[in-house]
Amino acid sequence: MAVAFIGIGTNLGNKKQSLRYTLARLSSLGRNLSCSHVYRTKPYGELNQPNFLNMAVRMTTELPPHELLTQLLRIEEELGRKRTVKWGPRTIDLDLLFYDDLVLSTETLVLPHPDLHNRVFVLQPLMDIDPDFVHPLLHKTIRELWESLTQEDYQRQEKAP
Ligand code: PH2
Ligand code: MG
Ligand code: MG
Repeated sequence: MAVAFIGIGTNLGNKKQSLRYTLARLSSLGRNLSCSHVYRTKPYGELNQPNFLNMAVRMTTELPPHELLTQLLRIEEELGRKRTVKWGPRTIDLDLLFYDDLVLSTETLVLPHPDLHNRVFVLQPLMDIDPDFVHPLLHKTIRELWESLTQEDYQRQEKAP
């Protein structure tokens, strides 16, 4: 059994409905789900797109990492995700952030997610779930990474009502 952390983002269509659907589907892929709050966040990277809802989930799973990734992509497809521009708008984006303390880099999967330490929309939800989890490459806790963010980063998000 492994512990997986999944980052979830949506900025197209009925965002709350997509989150609900995703959580229901994730609970069929693992157990002991813990969910962060939902945050409304300004776009990062490609700025010219709608605001996001972001959250994160921690769960235990029997699925090996590539199998879990395949299932996450399947959920994205079920929600009608079309991949057009890199970092562009999406009905749902499911990113495998950590899988235990596995470090790996293959064509389809890089663990931990290579940019997570720069992203307030990932670290803030992870703070809700497991602030003491240690990043297996950077050897810092989620709390330490979150504390390294700037004021400007924090202002890019708020708790969704
Ligand atoms: N995802 C991206 C690019 N930019 N910005 C926000 N706020 N939230 C996201 O989930 C997000 C993003 C690429 O995956
Ligand atoms: Mg992403
Ligand atoms: Mg993705």
